[in-house]
Amino acid sequence: MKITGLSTQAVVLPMAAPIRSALGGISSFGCILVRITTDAGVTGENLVFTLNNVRTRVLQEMVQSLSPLIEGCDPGHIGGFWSRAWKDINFVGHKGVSVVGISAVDGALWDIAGKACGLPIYRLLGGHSAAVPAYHSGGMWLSSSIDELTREAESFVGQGFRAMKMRLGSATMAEDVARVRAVREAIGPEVKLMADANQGMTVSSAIRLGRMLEEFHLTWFEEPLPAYDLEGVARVAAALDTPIASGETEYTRYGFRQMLELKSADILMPDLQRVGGVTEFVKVAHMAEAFDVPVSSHLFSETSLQVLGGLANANYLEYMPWFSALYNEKLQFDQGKALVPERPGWGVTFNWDYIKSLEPC
Ligand code: SMN
Ligand code: MG
Repeated sequence: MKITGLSTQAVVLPMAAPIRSALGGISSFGCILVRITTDAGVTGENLVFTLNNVRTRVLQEMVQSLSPLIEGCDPGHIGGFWSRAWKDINFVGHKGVSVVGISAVDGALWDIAGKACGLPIYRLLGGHSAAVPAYHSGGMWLSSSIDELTREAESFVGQGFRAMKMRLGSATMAEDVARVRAVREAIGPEVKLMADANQGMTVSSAIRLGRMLEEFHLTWFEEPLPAYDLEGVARVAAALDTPIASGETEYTRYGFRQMLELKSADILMPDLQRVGGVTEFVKVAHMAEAFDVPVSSHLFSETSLQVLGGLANANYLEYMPWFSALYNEKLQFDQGKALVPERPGWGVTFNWDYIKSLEPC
């Protein structure tokens, strides 16, 4: 089988209502939909995106620039593409947009690999679990009032979720504590609760807030510090009983190796578009397994599920419904777990009719 082409489509995905985290507001997404075609009629699909449709064209250009590295090649030689691409991006850098471009192509190639042999990706990776615990992440933003927070939390429990995530970064620590207390009281002691500071704190403020939150038994305290401060977050992790989760803003096995060596986090959460696609996510997860560190996913629920299903140290799938409308197939849940599709490749396919209705970027 040979690759015959790579095409991209840039569209704007609107949000029903704007939201706010410590990183700022979000009101739309600029999505790059990637398609790789082959001479066998098998097509691979994948998605990368930007927040608020800013620099979407930069991402598109990055993905397109990798096309000469795969055209005419065997789509099953994903590792070969990776090595060529790693060398090719040297001058622009081994972090950031260049890695997002590689991730976009890598994921589409894995989709082809699965479809070509009729297997879901999680089985190609060795197959560990057909169901992965999921937490609801599509709410409880800083833009929600305390009343809205508790209503959202109750509705997630009503939908069958046994875990959920809220955001930290209110004007005062007392307010953050009051918000966590309100949610914990609303959901009771059994439902798992995570909290995400989105890089908004310092070592000392994170340790102080973390200590104030210990009584609420958070499953994790996420990204307390700016993503580049791997030593700082290690100090926070050492000071608190609550596990620290981090890594959504880290790149490749090299970044995560440093996190593991420094003990920056108790739980790693690679993001499929930043870590370097399926290939690199798996390398990071296996490396973490050797440190007895679990991995969770970040965004990209539909596709990350296939990766987590193939891993022994998968912790939680982040269920974020932002991109669900782009797919024909919907995620299925049972008793708080996401069921890994047995369909080939990602097990989800783009809904091109819906995508046609979106504004082009
Ligand atoms: C998040 C991700 C993307 C945009 C805003 C917030 C958040 C998460 O860090 O983990 O879901
Ligand atoms: Mg986060």
